[in-house]
Amino acid sequence: MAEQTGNLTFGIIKPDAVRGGKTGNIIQRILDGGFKLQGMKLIHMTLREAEGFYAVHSERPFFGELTEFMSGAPCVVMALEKDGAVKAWRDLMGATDPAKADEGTLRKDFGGSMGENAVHGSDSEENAAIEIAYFFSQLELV
Ligand code: 3AN
Repeated sequence: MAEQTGNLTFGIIKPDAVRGGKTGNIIQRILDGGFKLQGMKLIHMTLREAEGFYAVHSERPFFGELTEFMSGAPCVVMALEKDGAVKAWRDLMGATDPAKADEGTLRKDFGGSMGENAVHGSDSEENAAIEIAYFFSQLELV
């Protein structure tokens, strides 16, 4: 596996996009964007697992809505590799609110609302390492 954490980030294709049949399109856009897949799997989180993943947001008013949405249907979790991966993936995702996301971003093209916005991405290298370890074992990272 890649040794430099600066080249890695963590992403999720969220339940709205999986349910909407957008998984293949989003993976293609990720590969076209120059990312390599280090890890990828389809999972269905329990509410507890979603609450653990989003623990930093536990005081936010939308925490219940967010964790119920994320545990309500399958999603695809990914470890993504590219130089400057955290920023590159956030740039490809676009703004949290799809209505404010730039043209050509995944949230602009596939997101529906602030909560159901198609994709997640780590906000720092430190959190990328934590989030990858939350979902993947070493054996699952190539
Ligand atoms: P980002 O995912 O762009 O880093 P954050 O960190 O502000 O955005 O939000 C964390 C998660 O909470 C996101 N997955 C987003 O979909 C969700 N979220 C943010 N604001 C709202 C809101 N007002 N209502 C519902 N969900 C929200």
